[in-house]
Amino acid sequence: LELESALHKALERNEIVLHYQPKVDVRAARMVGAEALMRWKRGDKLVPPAEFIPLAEETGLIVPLSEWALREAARQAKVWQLNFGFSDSIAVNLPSRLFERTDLVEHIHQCVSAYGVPHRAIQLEITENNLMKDLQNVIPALHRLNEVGVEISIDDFGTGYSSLAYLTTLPISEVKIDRTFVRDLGITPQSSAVVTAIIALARALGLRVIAEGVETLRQMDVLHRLGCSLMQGFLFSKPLPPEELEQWLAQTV
Ligand code: G
Ligand code: G
Ligand code: NA
Ligand code: MN
Repeated sequence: LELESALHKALERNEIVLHYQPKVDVRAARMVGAEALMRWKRGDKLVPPAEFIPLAEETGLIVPLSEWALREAARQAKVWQLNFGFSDSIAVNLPSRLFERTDLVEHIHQCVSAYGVPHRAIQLEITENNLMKDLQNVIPALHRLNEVGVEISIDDFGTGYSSLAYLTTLPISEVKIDRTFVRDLGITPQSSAVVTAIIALARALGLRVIAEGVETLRQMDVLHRLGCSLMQGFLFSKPLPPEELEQWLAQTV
């Protein structure tokens, strides 16, 4: 309860910040975007999202937090555009709760308009399970987002229970291979079988595929050999505060 009321005040006290993890194209040897990940600065401690996102979801605080994250990502995209010529997307994680809101598209429109960045500056990540949990609300929102140019990425792909029939009809741009499969690449034959299948599925459906949780050169090599050149993970960079992402941004101009 103490944590809950502190989290309530965290937003207005500017204690919530976004860190950014590069998405890398290893073939082109460049950053192709970044994922925004929330952090809570409490005093000199950095509270990890695992400790407050579940609470935020229970209490509904995830809605204002996510709305803030969308606005902050748009602001950051503008700053990087001005300073580094950044023209890629920043991916924001959204729980399905946000897709229930009929004004999600309007909110995103306001965020990008306020800072004068194109809609494609914001990309949305939704987990496979969240996507499928609430298709009735999610599908119309996905179509409206797609129409204005906001790309959707399916997070933690392969761990959920998505219907392939739905996948072919949803306006999705990218699937993220879940880190549990990446972790076991080169260790268990099952993992490379699953990764091979996801890559083939993505290719057949015209979707980009990116692997998350890449920690070793071996995993990178296997992924590259299997035809996946977009990657994210500690091998390249952990999530960084914005000023530390600038070493990556400087390379992309
Ligand atoms: O950043 P990583 O450290 O530790 O994040 C842990 C978990 O918290 C991940 O499942 C991640 O998707 C989630 N998370 C991080 N930032 C956000 C956010 O801004 N919104 C939501 N909904 N989840 C987030
Ligand atoms: O899929 P999700 O949005 O939950 O992913 C974000 C989480 O993944 C964050 O907690 C981030 O710190 C973590 N993460 C990013 N790269 C790696 C990695 O290479 N290995 C592991 N174990 N976690 C990672
Ligand atoms: Na994510
Ligand atoms: Mn994920």
